[in-house]
Amino acid sequence: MTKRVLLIIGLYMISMTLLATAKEMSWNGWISDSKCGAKGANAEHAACAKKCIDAGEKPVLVTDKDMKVVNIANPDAVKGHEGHHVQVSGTMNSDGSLQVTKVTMLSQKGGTGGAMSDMH
Ligand SMILES: [Cu+2]
Repeated sequence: MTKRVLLIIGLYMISMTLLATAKEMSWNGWISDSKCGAKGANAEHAACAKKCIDAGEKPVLVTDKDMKVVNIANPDAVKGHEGHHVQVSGTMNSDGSLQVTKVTMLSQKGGTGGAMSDMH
């Protein structure tokens, strides 16, 4: 009986931990590609990113905070945003890739703050 209770408590704690890691977060950064990586964190790279992705490279997010290159688990979610400065919402998978749920356009000038650009 006691064992069973402990097992249930154990399972409960594991599921809580899993829920905690699947928490939705958001990151600001540039959509680049897996070949160009952090070098593609600017608006000038848009055409190159499209070309690289058409050639079979994967789209990635380069974060503003630390220029980290993050793989995207569902590339379709960022399609059309190559070379765009965006805020991406989603969850981090256990393999370190990002499951994107939402993409919001940010100022295409980069840096922090700034008004939303009407350039698209
Ligand atoms: Cu490229």
